Amino acid sequence: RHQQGFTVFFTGLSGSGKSTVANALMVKLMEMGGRPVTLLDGDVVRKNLSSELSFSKEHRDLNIRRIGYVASEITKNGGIAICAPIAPYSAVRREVRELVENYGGFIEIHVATPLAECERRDRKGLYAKARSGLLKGFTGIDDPYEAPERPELKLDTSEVTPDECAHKILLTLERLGFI
Ligand code: GGZ
Repeated sequence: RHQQGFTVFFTGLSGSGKSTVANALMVKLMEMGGRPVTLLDGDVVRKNLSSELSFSKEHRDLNIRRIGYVASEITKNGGIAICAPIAPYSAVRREVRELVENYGGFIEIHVATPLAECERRDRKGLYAKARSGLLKGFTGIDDPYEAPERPELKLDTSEVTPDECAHKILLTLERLGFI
């Protein structure tokens, strides 16, 4: 049905462009009107909802479950949830998909910008810290990232502008009948 809620779930390395693309998408979806749009960005969630959590596997999984729960409530109420955490582990991403799909649509978007490019950008200087050993357990350096096997969409922000990425997502949402 056309007015059901849905969740757009981004996953990808730090610095891959998740937040930038998520913001561009949010603007486009808001301009379309209709459903309220809520952005659950990784670092904002970390500050407000998961401030006590570390970056161990257990705590990352718990963080993603919290995000998934909020997204499922938004979806249940007919809204649009945009989630943009790293979400490095496949199993919990699948859990979130299954939860949300009880209530509405779900698409997973792999922001697959190569590690070398994320590291070259190093907007927050975290890759440098991770390389020097000052920051341990950093995703992509000395902590795992399990790439999705069948994401609805795969994007590389070293090749495509954020605006174009957002446009591709809208086309995917249209194709699936979510908008
Ligand atoms: C990965 C880390 C780490 C470690 C701090 N590993 O570029 P950022 O800064 O804003 O995005 C990263 C953010 C990741 O938080 P998430 O909640 O999205 O991660 S997860 O889904 O795995 O729970 C990065 C910063 O936090 N950061 N330490 N060790 N990213």
